[in-house]
Amino acid sequence: MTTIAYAHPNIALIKYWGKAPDQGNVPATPSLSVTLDTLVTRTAIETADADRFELDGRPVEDKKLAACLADLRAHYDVPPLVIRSRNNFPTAAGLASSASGFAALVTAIDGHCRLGMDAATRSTFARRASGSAARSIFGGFVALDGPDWAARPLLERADWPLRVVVAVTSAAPKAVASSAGMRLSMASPFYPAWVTSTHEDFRLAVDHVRNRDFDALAELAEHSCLKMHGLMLATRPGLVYWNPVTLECLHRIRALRAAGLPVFCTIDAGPQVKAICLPEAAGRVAAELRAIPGVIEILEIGLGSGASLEAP
Ligand code: 2P0
Repeated sequence: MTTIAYAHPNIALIKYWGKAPDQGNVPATPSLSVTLDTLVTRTAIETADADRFELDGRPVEDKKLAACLADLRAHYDVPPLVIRSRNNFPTAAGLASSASGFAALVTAIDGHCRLGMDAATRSTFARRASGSAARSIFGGFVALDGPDWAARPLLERADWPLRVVVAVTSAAPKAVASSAGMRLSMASPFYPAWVTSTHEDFRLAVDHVRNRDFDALAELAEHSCLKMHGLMLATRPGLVYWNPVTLECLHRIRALRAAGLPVFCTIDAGPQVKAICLPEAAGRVAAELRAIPGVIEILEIGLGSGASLEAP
């Protein structure tokens, strides 16, 4: 019997970067995200004689995946599994493949082994594997904060159907993985200010989402992104995830907003640029970003649903 689960990546508008000293991959900062549609991880699970993991058709060893399985087995009866995972987008290039990957994995194992988890429990196991994965359990607008550090839905996607225009500027894997980068950033002199101020940013952003206040969210989300990259730059060695095209896209998006278009920019631990906009602006934003030399591909994406099992 094969069990199949799907999950989408999410894009943080208030960023998570840094870990609490506690065990279990607890974020140092709350975060707020939108779950995407179109981009998807599909994970198929079968019971087997020994664990085996394939990503995009190739056998791989993955420490985080092995740790996630061990964590589940410390709490539940989970037999050896063959896990086949596929992404319809580049892995490890700043498009949040670990988020959709672990959300799909935990959802698939829960379904396959009939573990009976609720969504908050799946979110907690996904978070312990990869912080951002906690948020991909849910669709629409999602919050991840303490004290329990299970994500929770804030607003359904249909209640504020923003669009996300992704400018892909490189298909190469990122130079420094997020976990390693976060650990380095925690020694930066900027780190305490980052953590303290992000708690306040998060509280305000929750209100802006509930009020559907695009202008206020735009200003705050862009600030959270640039503040995180400021921290990354002020890490030793400096973490520079951008390339020249990334910066061109950022300037273009800010110029469009200055000219009155409802759009703002966010960038994660990679060179891709995500322009978040009201639906009526998406076509113009996509055309403007497509015209920038060096932009490899433009993806125009809506907001998506939470992780789910394929109906048997
Ligand atoms: C985020 N990122 O909030 C931030 C913004 C990247 C930049 O969460 O170490 O792969 O596995 O918990 O979730 C990427 O980090 O890190 C991330 P781990 P994860 O989306």
